[in-house]
Amino acid sequence: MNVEKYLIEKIKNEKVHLTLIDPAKQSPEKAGEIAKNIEKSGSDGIMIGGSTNITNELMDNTILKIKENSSLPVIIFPSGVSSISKHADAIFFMSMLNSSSREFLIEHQVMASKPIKDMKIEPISMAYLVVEPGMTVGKVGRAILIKRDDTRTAISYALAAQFLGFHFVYLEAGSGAPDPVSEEMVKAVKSEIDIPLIVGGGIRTPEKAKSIANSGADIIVTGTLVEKHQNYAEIIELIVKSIKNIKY
Ligand code: 1GP
Repeated sequence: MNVEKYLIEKIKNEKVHLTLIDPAKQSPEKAGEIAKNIEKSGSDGIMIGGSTNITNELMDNTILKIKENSSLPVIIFPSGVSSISKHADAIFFMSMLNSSSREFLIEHQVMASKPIKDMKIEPISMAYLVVEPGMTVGKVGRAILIKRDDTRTAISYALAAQFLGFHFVYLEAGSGAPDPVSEEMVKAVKSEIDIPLIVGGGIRTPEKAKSIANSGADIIVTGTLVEKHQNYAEIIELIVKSIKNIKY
């Protein structure tokens, strides 16, 4: 399966939901169960990754269990070379454009490119922009956070990403953020760029998912939900329904 094509074809007709599973937050078996349940809920794909305590072995074991339990595409959401696994379908080959560190701008990518090619994992080019509060990923990635109300800077980064040839832009408030990126920022960025927009961090309700998708996000990512709520499958089903109902 070509995962980028799958996403691009889907977003021509509908909003897309991706579920982020952090392999450090549960056993591989539990991750497999989550994958099975969220596929039934209508989620379109699985992102796998986390900011801390990630090892290649943990990634391998978790992805294998996910693959046993679901037919959804699995995209690595990397924090470094330790996130690479040959069992994934694709990897967001990403640069945190507002990092103050070369490490997150280009060094991890240089270390990872040859192994990714050799393992035949599909790279999907993505520019990663971290907005306040940024949470753990903002700290770990030494981000110069984009201020919540600074739409001009967000637009400038997103356009720079497009001009540099990135295929996707991800506006990230940070996993577990009290509030997601504002609808105003999503709207402003979407109105200026021609590449697909991914939004995640702090999205926990169908209402919020819908208003962010309505503001122009092509792909909505939720993560923490599956860790924090017993009835996550129901909530994800409602989120998926709410964003798929949006008319183009
Ligand atoms: C993190 O945007 C994702 O990179 C998901 O965030 O865990 O807050 O849903 P949440």
